[in-house]
Formats: sequence, structure tokens, C-alpha cells
Amino acid sequence: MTQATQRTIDGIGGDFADAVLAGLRSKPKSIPSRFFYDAKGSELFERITELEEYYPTNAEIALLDAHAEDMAALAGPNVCLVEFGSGSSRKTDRLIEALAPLHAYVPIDISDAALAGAVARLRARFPDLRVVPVHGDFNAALALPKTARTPKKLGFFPGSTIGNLNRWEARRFLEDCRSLLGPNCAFVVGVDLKKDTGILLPAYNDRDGVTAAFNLNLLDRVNRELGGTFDLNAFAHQAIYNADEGRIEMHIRSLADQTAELMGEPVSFAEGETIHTENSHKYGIEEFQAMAGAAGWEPLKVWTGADNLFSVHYLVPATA
Ligand code: AVJ
Repeated sequence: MTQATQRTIDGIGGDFADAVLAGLRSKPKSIPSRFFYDAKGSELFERITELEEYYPTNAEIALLDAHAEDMAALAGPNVCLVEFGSGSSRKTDRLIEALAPLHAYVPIDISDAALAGAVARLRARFPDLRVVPVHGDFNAALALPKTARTPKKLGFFPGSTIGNLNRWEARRFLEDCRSLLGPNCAFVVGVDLKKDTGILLPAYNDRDGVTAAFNLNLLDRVNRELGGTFDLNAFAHQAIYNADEGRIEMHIRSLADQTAELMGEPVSFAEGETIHTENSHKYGIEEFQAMAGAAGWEPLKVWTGADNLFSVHYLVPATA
């Protein structure tokens, strides 16, 4: 990718050190989940999406396959498609095809490598499509590139990435998108549904340990980038369902009393102490629609499969 088309927005890079130090000094310890997605973490996440136990990706792709034409009919032609946290953009192909002709596609992602790969793949597959990548944390993406300014914008936020935000952050994010996407817009949001823990827990505790590797890669990243001395064998992956909060939580649990260092700073752990690394909130249909309503959106349509595993919402600006 050329420098000319690669935009970078603030909120990544330098703040990894600050965020990790602050998180490991607080009680309980935590590290923000956006730091999962370095090159290795993005690759591990792609492998998660291919796991049998990890139902959200396939369930959402099935919904996009079945209903991309309906979404395109609602959106109309020549929209600018803006994707938040696009990663490999693998799910977007169906939508891009259905929406054709598109004014432009603006993928926003925190992983440079994932973004570059996606852009190269899409430019090869859709030579006529204008692709304008934005490198950065979509939570900080407060301005869109010039190409995105004129036509109707269609926001796309798949994968239940919104589940990483807590409820008030999610509502605020939906509000921010409402102003970012302008008066003539719509928003397609993929949201994982509340369901039995018999399905939920294996999705975050897969047999092959890919999710464990994804979680522990955070400590590996601290070792690689911040001169960390974490012994990865002395920590374990943990994923639980917090029913009160309606969310899966991932933690990294210390298997011993131990002290590790990063940037020369010691961090001590008691045996069993955890670092909270991710929340993945699950929503009922009405629950999500109420939140979107509070953020200035009107739920125009929602698609769920017969299996009721996942939901894709089509939101439009609320009138009045
Ligand atoms: C990409 C945030 C939607 O929460 O299910 C997958 C990330 N974490 N396995 C999710 C994830 C553990 C995923 N999201």
C-alpha cells in the first residue's frame, strides 16, 4: 500500500506502553482488548473465525449471504461503505457485490498488516472499486477521508465487535457513528445474541487452544515490544460467562505467585490473580434496538437465522 492512500489516525502505537502499565497497576488488573490485534494477534483471530466452536463468523456470513440483496435494496446505489474494525474484510465481499456500484469503500482497522492485506485482496478482486483505507482505532475515527464526504454513507460494523464495548461505551459509539455518517446514512451492525452457555463457552474455550494463544499473545506482545519478562507457561487462558453483565469475559490467570517486569518496572501477581483482557457482550434483539434507539437510530430491520445464533441490524437515523 502506498503512503498516499494510507491514513493513520491517533490512538495507536505509543499508547500501548502507557495503557499496559496503567492496566497492570490497577486493581483488578486489565489490558484493553484492542491491543490483541498486532500482526500475530490478527492472524490468530482469523484462525478463531475458522474454528468449529466459534459460531459468530459463520452465522453472520450466512446472514449476509442470505440478505445482502435486501440490505442493498434498502441502501440504494452509489453509497460510500464505511467499515469499522474491518480486519481481513473477508465478510465484506458479499455486501460489496450486492451494493455495486459503490462510490467507495473505506475500511478502518487498527492492524496495519490486516488492513494492507485486505486492501491488496480487494483491489485485485474488485479492480473498479475505490478503496480508501484508514489505519487506526475506529473508536478514535472522528473524521472520514474526503472521498467519503459527498454521497450517502452506509456504516458496516460486523462481527459483534460492538460487544467489546461496555453498554455505555456502545451507546456512545453508536451516537458518534450517527454524526460521523452524516444525515443521509444507514448502519448495518452485526450483534451476537444471548444464548445458552453450552454454546457460548466452547466458542471462547476451543479444543485446539487457538483462543488461549490469542489471549496469551498479549503477554507475548508485551515481551516483544515493551521488554517484558512474562513467562507464558506461568499464565493460563480463562473465559467465563458473566450472566449479570450478559457477557463473556476473557482473563489471563497467573498460575503462581510471581513477579514479571516490563520496561524495567516490576509487576507482581498472586497465584490465581487475573488480568481482565476482554469483554464480549451479548444482546437480545429488543435490548440492542433499545440501545440503538437511545443513540439516535431507528431499527428498520433485523435478520436472524433459524438457529438464532446471531443478528444483523439495519439502522437508519431516527426521525424527530
Ligand atoms: C472480534 C471482538 C467480536 O468478542 O467474539 C474471539 C473477539 N475474542 N474470541 C469476540 C474474540 C475471543 C471477538 N470480536
